[in-house]
Amino acid sequence: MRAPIETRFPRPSVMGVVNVTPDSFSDGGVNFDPSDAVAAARRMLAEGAAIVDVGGESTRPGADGVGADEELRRVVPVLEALAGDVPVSIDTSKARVASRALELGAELVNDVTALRGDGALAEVVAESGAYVCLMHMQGEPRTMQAEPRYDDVVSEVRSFLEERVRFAVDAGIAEERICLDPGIGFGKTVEHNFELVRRLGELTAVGRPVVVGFSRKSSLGRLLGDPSATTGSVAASVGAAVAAYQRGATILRAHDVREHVEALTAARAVLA
Ligand code: 9MG
Repeated sequence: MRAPIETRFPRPSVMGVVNVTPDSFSDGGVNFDPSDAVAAARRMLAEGAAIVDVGGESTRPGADGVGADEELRRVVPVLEALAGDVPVSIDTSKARVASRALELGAELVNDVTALRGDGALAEVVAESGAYVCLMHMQGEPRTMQAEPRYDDVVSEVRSFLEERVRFAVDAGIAEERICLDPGIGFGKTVEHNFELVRRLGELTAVGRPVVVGFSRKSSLGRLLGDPSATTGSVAASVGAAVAAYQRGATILRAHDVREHVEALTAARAVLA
């Protein structure tokens, strides 16, 4: 029986990003070789990550999906090498991939579709007792940045997340194992992303821990003056993570774990 997610991941916890993909914008290809991915995951743990998020399918804007066989081919060697040593989250929307990852010791399923992508995933999560992250996305990765539109981004994201919590609980997933994520950069403009963090209290009010992933995202590069940026700097990422923590985020998803852990440790001490 797992502890409630807020006990397992106290505020602030850092989730390290390990993309086993050839084509992510932020770290495209650096961990595509399984031995590089394993080394990166171990380094992140040593630097203070509470968990590492291993993914075999890019969700960057414009990305095409990959099939379950290819996703498994990418992540399974990494999960096998980390099993038992490093706490792992599996970044997938596919039931088959999640199921294999959970057999290999993953404890959290990070689903950017919030259980809308694969009708079998909710049951896999419910039966395993794993933690799950339900993320908001408008559209799908291939087209989501074309023209994101909201009347009020925060209330629409909040309503969506409330509905997905009800769906997950109805599917047998214990509410205490669910965390939520506004989906920074997933069908949102620069201003939508900043407004979501500015008004994060309206999302924490749903009653579940909130994950924020601003790390290296293009909104940060655009904020700093490059209108066609596809990534953001480490310093800007850390600044956004600290702001998100201050507004109530529990888990910060980040590529540069040491810098995030140091900054969040200082922020926590100052704000305590
Ligand atoms: C897979 N992935 C990429 N960005 C993400 C984010 O901001 N949150 C979560 N939960 N997953 C993400």
